[in-house]
Amino acid sequence: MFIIKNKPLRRREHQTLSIKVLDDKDHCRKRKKRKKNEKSKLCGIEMKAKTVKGNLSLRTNKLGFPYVFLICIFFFFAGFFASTLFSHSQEEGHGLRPRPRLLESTKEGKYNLMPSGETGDDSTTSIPFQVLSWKPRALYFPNFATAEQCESIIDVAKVGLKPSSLALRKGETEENTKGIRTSSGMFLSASEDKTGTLDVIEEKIARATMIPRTHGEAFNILRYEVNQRYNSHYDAFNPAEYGPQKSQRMASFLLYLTDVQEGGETMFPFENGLNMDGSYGYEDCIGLRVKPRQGDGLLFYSLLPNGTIDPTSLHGSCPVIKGEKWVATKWIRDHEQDV
Ligand SMILES: O=C(O)CCC(=O)C(=O)O
Repeated sequence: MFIIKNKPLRRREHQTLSIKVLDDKDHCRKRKKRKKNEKSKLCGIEMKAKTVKGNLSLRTNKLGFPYVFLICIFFFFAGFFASTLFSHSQEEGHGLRPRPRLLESTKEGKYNLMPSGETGDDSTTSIPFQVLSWKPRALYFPNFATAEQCESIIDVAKVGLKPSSLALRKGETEENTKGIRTSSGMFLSASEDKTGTLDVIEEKIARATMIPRTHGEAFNILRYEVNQRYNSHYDAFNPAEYGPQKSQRMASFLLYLTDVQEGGETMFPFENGLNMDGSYGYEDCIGLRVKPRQGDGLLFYSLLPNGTIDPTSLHGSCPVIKGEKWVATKWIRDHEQDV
């Protein structure tokens, strides 16, 4: 048992206690002065009693083991509490780990928008679409672009048209593939279109598909005149036919730049697994057919969710019978494109 003796206090005096942990040297140095300075050192703890004038509020003639025990308990719990607080604050992002951001409705405006994530934005975009088919996965976007935007794209492209070309399979030549694709066209990237129209359209396609713009090839602007066509084909390249591929075309977005009076539909002859018995001739305009309408968009996926080529994504352009067909195709890859 440890006892501290203090001189008795007069009325209207009170005593304050300050407590300090001492090392062994302190303990020895101060041992001699103990009586003079009313200091006591117990188990390395110095307790200094100061007498000040005032109400007699604390009388500590004896400070025994229970007091020391209680003080130790107090410090133990204080330390425990502080360390718990510290570890919680680290978990909540004040330390090493990032704090998850709380997304909750601000209840403002028509749609009660959320504050966006770092790469999102604080507005809604209304892009109506219709599911045309699940086999292949095809969506239709009415009024995706304005008539002015379509005219602007045609104006820029018409000065650079050349006969459309084909990616050749092993054993194919330009000569023996003549007639498969008879349109003319040109590649135009958004940055090359100084009017800024393709930039706006490309951004909108990225929002509609949630596939970053960096995955898109340059637009292929095509013009079909009467009798011109594109026989059915896949946009994805089967490595067995085309050799190893660095990346794959996973989806295609077609923006129709004109109406077509007659013919010129985009066709999916294998829609829903039909006509796949080997009898299909690649010129035949059958299956699901989409009639071009100026400003409307058509999105279809060439790859299935498991990354293999969707056999029902075979598609082509029926020959134009009357009028002229203009379309801007954006092929979207499964990897970023080299800039
Ligand atoms: O012109 C069309 O409707 C289809 C175009 C097409 O198949 C393509 O560009 O891959």
